[in-house]
Amino acid sequence: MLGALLDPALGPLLGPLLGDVDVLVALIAADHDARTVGPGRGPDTLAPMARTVITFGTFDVFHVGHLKVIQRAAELGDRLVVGVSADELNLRKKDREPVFSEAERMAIVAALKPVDEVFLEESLELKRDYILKFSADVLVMGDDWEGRFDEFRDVCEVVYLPRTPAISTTALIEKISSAT
Ligand code: C2G
Repeated sequence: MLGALLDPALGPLLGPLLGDVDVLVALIAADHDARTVGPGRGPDTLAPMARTVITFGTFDVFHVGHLKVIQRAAELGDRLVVGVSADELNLRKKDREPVFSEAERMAIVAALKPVDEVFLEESLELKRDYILKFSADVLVMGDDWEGRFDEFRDVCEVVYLPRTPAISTTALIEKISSAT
């Protein structure tokens, strides 16, 4: 890589070193890419054209369906922001207390590699505000929400991803309860 940029007369002198220098240049380039783009990086280190993805969920009794939607959401951009439903919102939405508290669910989601930022989703009605606040380019949800967020297409892309089959928090709670 570097050899091509150097005066050929220096070749015999630098030749034996170039292998190592090439490796060094490749490592610096890789580190630079990692700091400017890619999941797991904060907004202040992102390139100006970086795409922010936002997704929402309760993520109670965290399971592989949750993990997959988060991984696939992250692949659609450079920065992933996740809104975790407040306990209060979950109670209103599903008419039951979550198994894990909002603080525990936020801690679990925040610890995932593809996640850059987590915030508390306090109301379904605030979705537009959250999208604008985090400058999201893409809103991602599982396809159980198909069509429900199309109204936000004026401010961002809206993508519904297929749900992972045969797994849900409700089924897990039932399975665990019936096993005891
Ligand atoms: N999900 C999935 N596959 C499953 C289960 C869930 O892809 N087998 C996805 C859902 O489609 C959703 C995300 O995982 O996109 C989180 O799911 P829930 O925790 O059930 O979230 P929900 O209660 O639907 O909350 O503002 C919207 C709400 O906060 C969404």
